[in-house]
This record gives sequence, C-alpha cells and structure tokens, in this order.
Amino acid sequence: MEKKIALVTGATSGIGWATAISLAQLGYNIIATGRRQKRLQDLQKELNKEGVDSLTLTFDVSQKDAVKDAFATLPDNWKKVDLLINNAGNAHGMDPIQTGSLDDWDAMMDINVKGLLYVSHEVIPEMVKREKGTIVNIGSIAGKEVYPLGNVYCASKHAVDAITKGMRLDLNPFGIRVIGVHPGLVETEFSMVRFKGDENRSKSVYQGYQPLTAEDIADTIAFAVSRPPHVVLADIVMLPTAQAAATLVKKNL
Ligand code: NDP
Ligand code: 8X3
Repeated sequence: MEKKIALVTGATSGIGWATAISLAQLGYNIIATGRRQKRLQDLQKELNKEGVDSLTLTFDVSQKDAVKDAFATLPDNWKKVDLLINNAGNAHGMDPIQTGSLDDWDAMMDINVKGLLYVSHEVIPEMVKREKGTIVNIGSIAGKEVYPLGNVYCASKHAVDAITKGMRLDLNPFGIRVIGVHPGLVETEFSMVRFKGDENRSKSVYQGYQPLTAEDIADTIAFAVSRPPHVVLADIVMLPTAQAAATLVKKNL
C-alpha cells in the first residue's frame, strides 16, 4: 500500500520538528516546511533514518503568494496530503495593550492566523475531493484563556480555536477529521522568539518545574491521528502537571 503523506508547518524546530519525526515513525512520508532551509535539510537527514520519503518547502506562511508558489512546486505524487499539521506560529513580544508593538501584532495575526489559513487553503480542496483527510491545528492554552500581557497572542490562538471548530463543521460532510491540540508550557524556541533572543528571560519561563517537551506533544499528535477513522479527538488541552491554568504554575524556585 502507498504510504500516506503528512505535511507539517514549522518543522524547523520544537513541536513541528518532533511531530515530523513521530509521524515518520508511524510510516508517513513527510512534507516539512519552514523558513530556515538549513534546518529543513537537517530534519530531512533525520527523516531518512526513519526510512520514509520526505520533501521540504521553504516559505513564510504569512506571505500569501509565497505559500501559493511553494505548493505549486509540489510534484504530482506529493499533492494528495492525507494529514496536515498546522503548527507554524509564535508569540512576538509580551507587552500591555497600551504599549504593544504594531509589528508584533502584525506578525502574530499574519503568521498564527492568516498563515494557517493560507496553508489550509492549499491543502483542503484535495482532501474534500477525496473525501478524506485529517487536520491538526496547534492552538494553545492561550486560545482557551486570556492572561495578562497575552492580549494579541491570546487573540490569535482564540482565532485558531474558532477556525478549528469552523473547519470541523464545514468539513463534516466530507469525513475529514479536524483536531485541535492546545498545549500549555512547552520548552522549545518559543520563548526565545517571544522575548526576541533574551536568553535569561526565556530560560526563566521553564525554571522551577517540569515543562512539557516537544516530544510530549508529538506523541499525543501521533496518538490522536492514529485512532481508527471513525474516532476524532476533537479538542485536546495538554498541560504540564505543574500547570493548572495559563498563569498558575507550581514552581519550586
Ligand atoms: P518554535 O519557536 O520552536 O517553533 C516555531 C516554528 O514555527 C518554527 O519551525 C518556525 O520556523 C515556524 N514559523 C514561525 N514563523 C513562521 C513563518 N512566518 N513562516 C513559516 N514558519 C514559521 O516554537 P514551538 O514549537 O513551541 O511552536 C509551535 C506552535 O506551538 C506554535 O503555533 C505555538 O504558538 C504553539 N504553542 C507553543 C507552546 C509552547 O509553550 N512552546 C504552547 C502552546 C502552543 P522558521 O523560523 O524556520 O520559519
Ligand atoms: C504558548 C503557551 O502560556 O506562553 O502558547 O501562551 S503560553
């Protein structure tokens, strides 16, 4: 039987990288995307070790035309994506609304929300035609709660939650499974991006307790997508045990 194809956005680090590896271990051929080409090449070497075929696409999800152009380069035998992991995204800054940066706000809405839509727009029509497929959207605890200084990041992830629900409704006639995965604190490059390379501030986010790892999230995604076709784990909120809510984390400092 032909191998299924999974497309993972934001596969150059963190949750996306770990998910690409986990899905390869499940036997999927992988389309890995991101902006950092060298990282994609490194990932491809790891995927080769898993014995699957892979292909990389280097583009910025927030650039509508770049997304279209990248998908247009897909060879015919890679066009039928069985599993889409909409993971690319980040927080940019953490400021009160009255002093927030317009560039940060643009980045979060353009990447986390519009980028997810642009990629989905390229993938979903083929799933609809074939009346099958699975979509996993990576939201966040920030899409379930709003926390101080989280304002626009939380808004972007609430939008991801709404889009996930909307996809599930609209794609219901076609038997397409739509899964929302909403992690709490996961130690990745996320905080380095949010705090613009401030290593001390980034490290402190994960100190005094055991955060989730990217592999924890990847394991859960692999579990969810490998349920029988009649089962959808529609909405998964996943926290470190030390975290009870977005801002309540039991730390031993
Ligand atoms: P990382 O910073 O480690 O990874 C982010 C990924 O997104 C990278 O591969 C990056 O690739 C990609 N990305 C960012 N901007 C763009 C862009 N404009 N175009 C294309 N790709 C882009 O963070 P995580 O792995 O933690 O984050 C993955 C997802 O998980 C995000 O949606 C995040 O919001 C969400 N999340 C993270 C949590 C956490 O605590 N870490 C908790 C809850 C949700 P590149 O830079 O190469 O383009
Ligand atoms: C990332 C987790 O708590 O920083 O989405 O919003 S949090």
